[in-house]
Amino acid sequence: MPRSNDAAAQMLQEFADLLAIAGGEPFKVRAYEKAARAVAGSPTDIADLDEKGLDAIPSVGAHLARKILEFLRTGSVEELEELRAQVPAGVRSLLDVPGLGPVRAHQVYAELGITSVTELLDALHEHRLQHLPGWGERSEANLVQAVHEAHTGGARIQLGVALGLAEEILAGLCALPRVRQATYAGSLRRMCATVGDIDLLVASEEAEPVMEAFCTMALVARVLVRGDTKSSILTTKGVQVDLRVVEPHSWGSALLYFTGSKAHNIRLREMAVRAGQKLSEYGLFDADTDRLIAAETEEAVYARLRLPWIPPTIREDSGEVEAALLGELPDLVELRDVRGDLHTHTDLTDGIATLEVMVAAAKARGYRYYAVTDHAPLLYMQRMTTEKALEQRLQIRQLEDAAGITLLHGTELNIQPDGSLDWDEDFLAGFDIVVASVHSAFRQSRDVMTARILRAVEHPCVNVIAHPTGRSIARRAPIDADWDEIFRAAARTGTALEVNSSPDRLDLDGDLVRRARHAGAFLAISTDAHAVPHLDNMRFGVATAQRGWAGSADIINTWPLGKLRRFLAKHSPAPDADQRR
Ligand code: DGT
Ligand code: CA
Ligand code: CA
Ligand code: ZN
Repeated sequence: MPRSNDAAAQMLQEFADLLAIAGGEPFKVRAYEKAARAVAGSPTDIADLDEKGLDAIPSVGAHLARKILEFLRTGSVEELEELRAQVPAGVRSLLDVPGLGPVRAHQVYAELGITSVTELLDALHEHRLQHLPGWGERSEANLVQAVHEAHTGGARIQLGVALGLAEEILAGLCALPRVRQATYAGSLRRMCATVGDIDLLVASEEAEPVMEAFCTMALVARVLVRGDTKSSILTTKGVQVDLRVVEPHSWGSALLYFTGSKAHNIRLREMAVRAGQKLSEYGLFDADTDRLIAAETEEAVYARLRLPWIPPTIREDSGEVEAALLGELPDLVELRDVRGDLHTHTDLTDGIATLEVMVAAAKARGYRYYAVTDHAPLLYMQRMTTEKALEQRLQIRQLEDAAGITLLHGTELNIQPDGSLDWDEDFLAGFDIVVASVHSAFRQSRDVMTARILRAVEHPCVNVIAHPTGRSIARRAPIDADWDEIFRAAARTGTALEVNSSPDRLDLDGDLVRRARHAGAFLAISTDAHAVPHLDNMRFGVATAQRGWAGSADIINTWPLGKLRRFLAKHSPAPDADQRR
């Protein structure tokens, strides 16, 4: 994303926050928030735009276009400066406290003079909030509960959020003198869909300066533990981050230990004990003599346990140790194996970017092929029509030669409550790829839901079932269906199951990926991108497929184009089982 877009989006978001705290109209606050998202997601560098060009960005009207222009020309916005003068800087961070809306953020500031998260936590601790007008013991307790849950894993953190935060902190730590290595460990390194807290590991001969830098970062709301080699902090958003600093020579054993999972570690320790050894975060030792056997790298520790290195995404004690002992670890799919994205949107429906911009971004990522799968007519809000779809197909064909990438014209159908789909078979046959998904009636009974999805799987034109369980990690439980039956039908009919890479979905998840593979079904790892930056979510989808032990042979969008096209033709016999591995 261009930097001026980032800066302008940040400006608009600050505007929204300050307006909210200052008691501005909710619709106005929302308008600024929407504009912030639109500018952040806009693939055009807004530095090059005039007022008309800015106005043309969805969700940015003439009024906000002028504000952005003022910001781009002068580096500030007068009205925003006035708001800033009204609201102290720390008060804005109160909006990040879960359970405290803008109205109450304004109240605790105006009534109690609270201007930071730390002061708020102190006031909670001293029970000073319950005496405010409109509060009481109950609302104070609710806030304590909300803060506590956010801070203790009651609410787990989305993988994408956690990784972004970890990378930001690590960039700061890596810049310190005498830091040899720095990385994230724990459930984040194993790429679990959500993480309870973030575990960071640094190798350095000198821990103190690292601890000092860590505990004084701008995003720290509270230091929970400050030790010589271990510290824990809470960020202003309520995320706990643990940091250990280890001696460089025990980097491998420490990384192995703090990556976990705990169950995987226990298996390794048992193996060590049986071989007359001891395994800890400090190294692998001879149990009798305490002589150090290995510690410097993970590979060395695994090797002395007579094991090959096991990828972090499968360290869950779900058969990986047994497989490693037999020399049968899966050859996991890697990001570099992915040759194209098979589920993406443009601004013809609810995407933000144009077809040209999305295609150029796909090409820039080195993809060989790229499918455009805008929504179909039955998702009424998107206003898709047969004419628009055909026009897009024409556009794609014209774009293709110059684009230097194979473009697949597709669509994302809506699996209706009875399993029927948008458009008839004749029309659907005209698409290069057809993705189908459930967008409504999520609460049907298991039998009805299973029959509904089976009908889509068995449709001769449907190639991929997208985000199959419909789960939203923060907001919606997965639908209930007989997945094994669906996977068997998918294998039989040559229909792939999607691993949706959006960190809000990660759907199928690792466990279901594994079951799908056992049933003989193929998978597609797709981003469902609605904007250019979403294309980079592919790495989360790949990690999720890895958690399901998938190799590139299982993933149709790692295949060469010819093989992919044969699969998409669906009527031809499915690829041989022994072609897979
Ligand atoms: P989370 O944070 O709940 O998403 O999950 P993890 O796996 O990141 O767990 P966490 O943060 O409690 O600990 C990080 C790693 O440290 C964990 O994966 C394995 C290791 N570890 C922590 N406690 C123990 C323990 O009691 N025994 C062993 N063997 N390893 C532990
Ligand atoms: Ca953790
Ligand atoms: Ca931890
Ligand atoms: Zn989609």
